[in-house]
Amino acid sequence: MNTTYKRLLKILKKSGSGYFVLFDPDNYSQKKIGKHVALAAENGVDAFLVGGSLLFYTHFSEFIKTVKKHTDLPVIIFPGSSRQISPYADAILFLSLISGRNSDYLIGEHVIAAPIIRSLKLEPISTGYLLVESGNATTVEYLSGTRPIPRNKPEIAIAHALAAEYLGMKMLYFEAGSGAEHSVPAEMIQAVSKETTLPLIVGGGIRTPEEAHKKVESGASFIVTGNILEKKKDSQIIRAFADAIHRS
Ligand code: 1GP
Repeated sequence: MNTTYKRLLKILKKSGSGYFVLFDPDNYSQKKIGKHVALAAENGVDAFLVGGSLLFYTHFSEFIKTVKKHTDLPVIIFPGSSRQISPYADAILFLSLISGRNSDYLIGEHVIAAPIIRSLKLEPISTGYLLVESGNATTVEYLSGTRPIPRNKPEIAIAHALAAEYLGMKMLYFEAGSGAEHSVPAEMIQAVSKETTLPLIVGGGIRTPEEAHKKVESGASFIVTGNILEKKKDSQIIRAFADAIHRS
């Protein structure tokens, strides 16, 4: 079966790395989202993530439907909670916040979400989600009530990554937090990528194509940007990120 997960692996096989653009429905108007999706798709983006840690927006499913209408690229839910599920997406990152010790985000929300995901026939992609210290406290840290991994402790990151792999998770998402002061350090990405076979998604506070390029060179498989495109909605910046990520 040609699952979304397999499509992601094919991207890695073909280009070595991939570029995800994150749309937080709280920060985009549903009327204009189609234009942004088309712009991103034309300029080298590989897939879309949709979700957010706060989500004041009430028409989540409609938002996904609109994104999906404007692209053939994978549209993947990046959920902040079990309320963010929609049958219109291609898949959902089934995230477990493994850097924290809050049981709600380790397994509790999952138990609520799992029967809904099954009944909607949505593809879950089991993903270990790790917060990394990034300067000021981030929204996801605050809301999850968890402490991030210290940025100068790659050995802690490696231990978590291995645990995720041995638990059978399929990907790892290293998160500095949306709008983070400092992105995930290259040294940590490098250390982790040497020790695990899982694809590494890296996001949070990545502001320049050069920074994205460095993450990929260090071993990141997929780079996520959100904020930067909310500020500058132009094709050039998207193309510059896509080229920097794919040139590695
Ligand atoms: C947040 O990793 C994503 O979950 C993207 O972060 O908005 O800082 O690009 P930015």
